[in-house]
Amino acid sequence: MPLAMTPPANLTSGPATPKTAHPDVLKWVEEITQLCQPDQIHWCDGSEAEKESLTQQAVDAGILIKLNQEKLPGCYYHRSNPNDVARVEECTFICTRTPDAAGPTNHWMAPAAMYEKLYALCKGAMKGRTMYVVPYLMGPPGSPLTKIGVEITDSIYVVLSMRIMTRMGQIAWDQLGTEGKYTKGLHSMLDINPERRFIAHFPQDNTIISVGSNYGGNVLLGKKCLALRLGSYLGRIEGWMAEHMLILGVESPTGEKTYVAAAFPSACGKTNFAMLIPPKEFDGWKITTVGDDIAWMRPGPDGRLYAINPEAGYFGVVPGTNFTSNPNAMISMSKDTIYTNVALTPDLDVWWEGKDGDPPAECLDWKGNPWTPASKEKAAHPNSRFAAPMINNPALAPEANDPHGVPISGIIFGGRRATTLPLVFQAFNWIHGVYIGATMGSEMTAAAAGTVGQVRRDPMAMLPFCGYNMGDYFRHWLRMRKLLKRPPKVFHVNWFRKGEDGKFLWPGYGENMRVLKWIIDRCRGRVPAYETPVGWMPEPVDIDMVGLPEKDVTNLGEALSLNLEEWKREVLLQDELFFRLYSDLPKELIFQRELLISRL
Ligand code: GTP
Ligand code: SPV
Ligand code: MN
Repeated sequence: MPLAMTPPANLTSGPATPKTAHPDVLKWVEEITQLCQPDQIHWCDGSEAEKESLTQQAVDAGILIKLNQEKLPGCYYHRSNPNDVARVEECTFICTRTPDAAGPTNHWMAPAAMYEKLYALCKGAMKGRTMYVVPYLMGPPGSPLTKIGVEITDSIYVVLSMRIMTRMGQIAWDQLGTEGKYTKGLHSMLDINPERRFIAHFPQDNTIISVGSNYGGNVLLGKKCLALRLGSYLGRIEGWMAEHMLILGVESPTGEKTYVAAAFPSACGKTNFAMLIPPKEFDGWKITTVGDDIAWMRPGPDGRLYAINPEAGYFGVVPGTNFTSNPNAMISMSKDTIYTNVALTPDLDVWWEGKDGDPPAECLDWKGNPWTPASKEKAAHPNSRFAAPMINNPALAPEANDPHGVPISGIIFGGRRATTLPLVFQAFNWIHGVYIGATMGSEMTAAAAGTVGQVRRDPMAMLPFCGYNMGDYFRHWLRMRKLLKRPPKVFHVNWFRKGEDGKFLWPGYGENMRVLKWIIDRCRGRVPAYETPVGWMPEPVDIDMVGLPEKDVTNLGEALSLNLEEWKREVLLQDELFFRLYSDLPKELIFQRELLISRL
């Protein structure tokens, strides 16, 4: 049968003209057109004119509200359906051929059954709507690590957000050529019904289908779906790593540059850490942001691990962000930003819990209901987000566009833990580091639907994002060691330990520079550490506390303390995950556990 090389005749004028001659893209778009039956097709080119016209259409349709352009130039406001405000792990599936390949931590369905189910839901789903064909790059143009995706969507909000979050448009068609490989992504909002919400990944077909949602993590298919779930699957086959990690550069007063990557679970501080501004006592130290959420890493010719940020924007948590906690994020979202589910003030400004200044006397909350400071409900949803281009970030590292990536000297794991986990410790070696990452725990946050506050194991912050069997993922981490001559040093941090009064022991945010400096100095082998049962640790005097209030200095001892009884309970809690993964767990991790118990 000949390939369908052109779209149907009634769809060939204006924006319906394909922007690519890639035969497989044309064939697939034709197939999806027949299935979803849109009224119109729009092939995106990523141009400024396209952005303006789509934005105007979104405003006319009430999908976006134009914010106060004097205060927030180029900024728009969006409210999602109240039933659709976060990622839903319950509806997220890895459709490998066998359930074993997806592993016990993922939901699985056989590919044929899932395709049948989703194609039935998509049949005629775009009648009366426009279908957008969105080409995008994940990674800097020309990088050997960069991947190409094409997302078909019926959501104009998705198109405008993808334009911020990825390198979207003609640049991707050009890199694709007529023979390039790409990830297929199909998204339809359907009727935004949680009963018909599925985020399905077909690793063997390099395909994603997402229906029934219009919330970022479920529908911006380049991000969690491609860059992490399919990315991790491909990375295992191709010998690289796709990780839920920020990447930052540390510049010392002498101009020495060191790069670290850090994996913290969702809403546990990656964006904040990636944009950190050192305290004034750290004169001459500077942090630059390579990425705030995702790292793709592969061994370089010199035997070090090199990382790129596949994204081009930030999809960041808004509540709690202010000019004290994260000035660079505040500036990043001051223009050309889409806000979702924050509160809207009468003068078309935005507000959220934790913003600088007093709350507005009145506003509309994230659902559009009148809100005053006396209201019991929150004005902004706890998982309200901003989508801002990375170019807005005053601390953006120019290396974010370097196709070679940056050499990683340290990998930092961390979680949100009220007890047990000290402020910082260092793994004895790579294998021990893999164990520390694999046994990471964190209190759940609003970034995913579920029970906020409950501690769960979230290995390497990848529990919701690993596209295959978690046991094999650990094995891949162990195997990467053999491909590296100079592996990064591995650390664990906890900014969230609490004292008896229920308050955080560590001031956090910009002050995290003090811990980061110890980490950098350890990477460069120039500060001491002492051996504990859990790893190498600093003495309180090894952390530079100059300029901090007395209370923080006093609390440091407790923040760094080890309670061996708590640690014994911790090891038992880790078993919950190890039991689930038992048949696939690499023996190295079981040995590490035994060694830890014997040290305790
Ligand atoms: P995702 O985008 O969901 O992957 O999250 P993220 O890891 O980038 O989290 P983010 O930096 O947005 O932080 C989320 C929440 O953690 C915000 O409410 C912050 O205010 C809070 N937070 C970040 N850093 C710190 C810190 O050092 N100390 C304390 N106490 N809270 C912090
Ligand atoms: C996360 O939940 O880890 C995020 C936000 O970074 S989302 O893109 O919605 O997944
Ligand atoms: Mn994330």
